[in-house]
Amino acid sequence: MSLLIRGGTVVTADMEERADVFCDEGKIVAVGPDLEAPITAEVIDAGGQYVMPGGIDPHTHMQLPFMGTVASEDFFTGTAAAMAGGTTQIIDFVIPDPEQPLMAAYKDWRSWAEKAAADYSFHVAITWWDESVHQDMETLVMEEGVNSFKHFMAYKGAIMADDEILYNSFTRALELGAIPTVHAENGEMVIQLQQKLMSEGITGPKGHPLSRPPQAEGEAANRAIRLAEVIGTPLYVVHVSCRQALEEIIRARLEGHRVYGEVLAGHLLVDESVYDSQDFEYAAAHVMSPPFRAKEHQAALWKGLQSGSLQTTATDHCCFKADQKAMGKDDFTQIPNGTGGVEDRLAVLWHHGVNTGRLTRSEFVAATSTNAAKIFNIYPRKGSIHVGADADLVVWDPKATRTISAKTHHQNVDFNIFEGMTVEGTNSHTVSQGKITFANGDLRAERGAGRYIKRPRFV
Ligand code: URQ
Ligand code: ZN
Ligand code: ZN
Repeated sequence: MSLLIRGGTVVTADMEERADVFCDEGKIVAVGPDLEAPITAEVIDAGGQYVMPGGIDPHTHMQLPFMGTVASEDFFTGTAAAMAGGTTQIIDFVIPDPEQPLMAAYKDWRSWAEKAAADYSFHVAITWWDESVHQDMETLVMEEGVNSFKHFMAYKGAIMADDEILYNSFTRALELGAIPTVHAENGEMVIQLQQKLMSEGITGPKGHPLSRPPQAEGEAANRAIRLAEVIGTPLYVVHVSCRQALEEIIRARLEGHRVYGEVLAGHLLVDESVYDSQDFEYAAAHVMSPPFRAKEHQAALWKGLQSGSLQTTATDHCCFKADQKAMGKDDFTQIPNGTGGVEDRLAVLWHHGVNTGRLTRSEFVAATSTNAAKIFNIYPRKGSIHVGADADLVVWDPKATRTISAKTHHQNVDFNIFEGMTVEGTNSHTVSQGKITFANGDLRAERGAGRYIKRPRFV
């Protein structure tokens, strides 16, 4: 089945032009004005709309087993919701338990993801170390198309990577041509503060941000950056949430060190006041790490994104419903950490980024798709509108408005951190592998249609 997207303005990370896009066999076949198409082609009338590369969300956790439960969003519902909002690829995480063979965990996640409706890839977390991990990293890079390894510097007692693991793994990643990534929070500082707060009787969700100050993130970001610098490897810092961590990245980049920063749509738009709510359910729904911060940090993060100090946006989509969050009713350290957003990232960033003048349309494309494709080495197959690229596209109506709500979203979670936000600009159509998977509210996600996308090593 072929598809002609006619009459739109193509926007890429580099340029804009009035052009049609013709897709066939899942690939972009032609880009240009007034294209002819076979009579059998499906046609999208994109007049007055923008045609952009489909969003890439480099940070999701579909059906993650975590903190004694499993995230409510699975790979089918999560990728379907992603396409409802214009995102056509996710990069999720294989997170082995300590002592669990990497390849065993990898096989689990691959089997869970077979139901995905859109394309997906995996970062693999290094949560422990021995010779088998050293060896499995090579298998993952050379045979499975994994080119990024994640390190949680938080979550002591669970999946935390200490400095020895960081050093060994960063060194191995460099040898293999893979990029290390980090969740940068000082896990020891956090656990000490958690114990102190609990002993002082601060057991509610308010304890969560108090136990994870920006200093814990800034310290860890710097530590990871300096380890990477000494070892000689690039570094990707996920969910940069505060000025302290951003400043460490800016300093490193000014020194010529290849450090990339990712910012979540949530951290750009939601602040710490959510934890002041007396409603446990509301406050607990916002428990994620790093926590939502004071307003000064949102301003810093927007400047970081606008200035190019932060390169990608993501959601860290990791959903837990109210009954799961209630596991921490009497102890905030037991509230499963995570919030959603995979469906709304593009719309909230367009509304608060492009409509406000913070970002140009091309910068929006770079931040929601192209930069992630480049950093994780799948450009121009992904993140571009080049002939020969995968036909993953979003048709964007800048005049359409919608109000975000858990009552209407497609995400399998009973809460939305952007609840009630009205946005101007949203996708009228999403195209995945050359097929229309979302059209004017009609979601046509197909279970299992998503493909595992290998990401070549860096040579
Ligand atoms: O830390 C992460 O990125 C995972 C475990 C999702 N949860 C979260 O609070 N960010
Ligand atoms: Zn994290
Ligand atoms: Zn995460």
